[in-house]
Amino acid sequence: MRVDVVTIFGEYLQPLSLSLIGRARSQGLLDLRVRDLREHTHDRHRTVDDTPYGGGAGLLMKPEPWGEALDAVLDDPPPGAREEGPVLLVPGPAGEVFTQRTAVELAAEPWLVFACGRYEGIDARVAEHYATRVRVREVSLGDYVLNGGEVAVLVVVEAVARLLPGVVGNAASLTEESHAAEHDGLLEHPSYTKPASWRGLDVPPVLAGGHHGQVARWRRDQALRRTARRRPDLLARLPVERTDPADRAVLAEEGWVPGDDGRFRPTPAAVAD
Ligand code: JFH
Repeated sequence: MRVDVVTIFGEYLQPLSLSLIGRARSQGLLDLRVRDLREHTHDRHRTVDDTPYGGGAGLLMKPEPWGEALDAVLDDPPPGAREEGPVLLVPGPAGEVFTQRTAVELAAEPWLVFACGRYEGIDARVAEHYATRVRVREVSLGDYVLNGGEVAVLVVVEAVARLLPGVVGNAASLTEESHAAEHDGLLEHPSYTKPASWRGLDVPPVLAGGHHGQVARWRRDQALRRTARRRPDLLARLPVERTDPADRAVLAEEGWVPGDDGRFRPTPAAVAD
């Protein structure tokens, strides 16, 4: 897979030379190229920012350097490029939320281009213009504000690259994850390794008991309880038909009961009289 990143802070992407992603690059599985936006300015101060029309605090990135930089990237396609060109990813707090599904979709592409904004983002005409030439996706990591797109690129590249064949050694771990459907979209159960006792904390005895049925039941209970407590949004999507009576007993303890729509809903709160 070819990945081009346009940024004014190329040093931010240095972690992509480390560990599994770094090795994927040396092995030729990932061709990651970083381009300095300022190379596409023409004034003495290499200016990339300007004040917003309509007023307001903060600065925006000017469109002209972006046009030159992205045209240069698009003019140098990888050998395997599709007719429709790359997907252009523009990180921003107003983008669609990046999820594992997004990562799976992007891992099927031969070419990704990232445009990293700074200040309060990039003049909106840049995304509008390139949407007439390539597939543009504005992506957000979640509902908090970063200082620029570079950290989002680190996250997206790591999540996508580990899905590429040969990047993660243990093929079984990926298969297990993709069987997330098998886990009904619940959070994982907690996991333990040796020693059996550490700082007065014991590994739950059921896990060392050698009874595979009891281990599976305990893990399922833990996954259900954690999901109910930490991620009610995920639990609300669990089909009642995917649960057995033991699941429903655990969920009732956590305050979730089957609703008419085939989904779980929180037990109505008790109200004082
Ligand atoms: C980025 C930044 C916008 C103004 C909320 C209301 C007003 C600061 C480029 C992604 C996620 C980002 C992200 C990605 C790219 C850039 C900083 C943008 C505003 C903020 C202030 C510049 C931030 N998931 N969070 N943040 N910024 N907005």
